[in-house]
Amino acid sequence: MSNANQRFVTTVGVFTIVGAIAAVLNIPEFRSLLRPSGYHSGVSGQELPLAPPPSPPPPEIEVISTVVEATTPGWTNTGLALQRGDVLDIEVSGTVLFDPTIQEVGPDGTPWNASSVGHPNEFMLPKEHLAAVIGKIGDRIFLIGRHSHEIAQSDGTLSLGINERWIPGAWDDNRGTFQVSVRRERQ
Ligand SMILES: [Ca+2]
Repeated sequence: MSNANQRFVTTVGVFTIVGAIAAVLNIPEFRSLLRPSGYHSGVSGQELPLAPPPSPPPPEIEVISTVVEATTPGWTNTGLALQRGDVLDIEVSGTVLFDPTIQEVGPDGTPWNASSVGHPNEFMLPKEHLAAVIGKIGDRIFLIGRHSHEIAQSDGTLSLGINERWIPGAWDDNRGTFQVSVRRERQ
């Protein structure tokens, strides 16, 4: 082979190797290996920074104030919508007269319960004090009294009431109002 032919073959060989490297570099998968980590290709081919890892949303807090009238029979719907797991802090103040023969009582009610007065089947919570403030979420009924820290066991709306005899006419001789503050924190 002449010197001229050798130079030609060598030159073609060099171009072939350069072309092969260029072709490999053009393969997207190979190119992605050469990129610094922390980047990926967007839909348009632009390089976008990776989104930071998701952090939990901040607690969602709602505070409402409402009243429970001693003359309103049954449940008073607060309209506060709850999800299972919501944490409630309920504070109650005020006094009511629920029986004209005894003095006014606060949110914790009287010292007696339903059995004490001989009407065990007429109260929502017969083991709790008469006239105490009570609450309801879904089917669950619970004592509130002056203060309650509750975790909602189901979705639903918070209703409030008084542990009064749950019969017609029992509320007619009542007087007074309880003031209720409810703080709901959603985790
Ligand atoms: Ca009454």
